[in-house]
Amino acid sequence: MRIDIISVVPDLLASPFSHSIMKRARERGLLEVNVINLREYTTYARAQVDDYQFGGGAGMVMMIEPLVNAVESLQKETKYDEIIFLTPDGEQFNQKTANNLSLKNNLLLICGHYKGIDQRFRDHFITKEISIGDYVLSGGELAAAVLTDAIGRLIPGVLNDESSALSDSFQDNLLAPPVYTRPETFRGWKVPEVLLSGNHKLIDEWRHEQSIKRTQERRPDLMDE
Ligand code: 6GU
Repeated sequence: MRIDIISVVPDLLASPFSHSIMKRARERGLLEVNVINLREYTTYARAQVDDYQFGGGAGMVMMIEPLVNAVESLQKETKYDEIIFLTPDGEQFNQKTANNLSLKNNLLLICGHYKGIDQRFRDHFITKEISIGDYVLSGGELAAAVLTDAIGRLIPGVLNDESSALSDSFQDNLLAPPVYTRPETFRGWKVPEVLLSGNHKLIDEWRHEQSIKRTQERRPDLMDE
């Protein structure tokens, strides 16, 4: 899978995919992430990519021309399944969307900045608009990193334990159960006995019960779905 990300602050995306699971995915050739600097595609002086908004008002707007130059240049090499704009007014990202996007071959993510991007670019180039939650970030980069991580780890072969993505919180609308590791006792606090029993049927049942209990307590809204 290939994920290209267009940004005016490419440095922000230098590190998130260079560690841990994302690093492994790239090393195994399962995930390719390319960060593209929008300023390389502007024909305006001083690498300008934004301008005042028509009609007045505070805040700059990203111009359509550099964005179209960048996208059309990339499209010469790659046919994108989706061109996604990260924006607080997009549809809210969740595990289902991550699952769907992990089945695609090529994604192009566009990070907005300032007051937003020229609406004509959204109308004519964007195929999907995604928000990562009801709060405002100063740019789309951290959201693009969230998407790339959530999607990348679902690509078959990225996680060592194939079953572990399926047992994540949200995969079945249930939160994950509690987990424990050594030591068995710390300051008198004991690991639940059943986990030491070696009885996998009982352990699975206990974990499922715990998942349901946690979801009822913390996210009853998930159980309604
Ligand atoms: Cl995708 N972008 C920005 N700038 N803010 C956000 C967001 C995205 N999702 C939630 N807040």
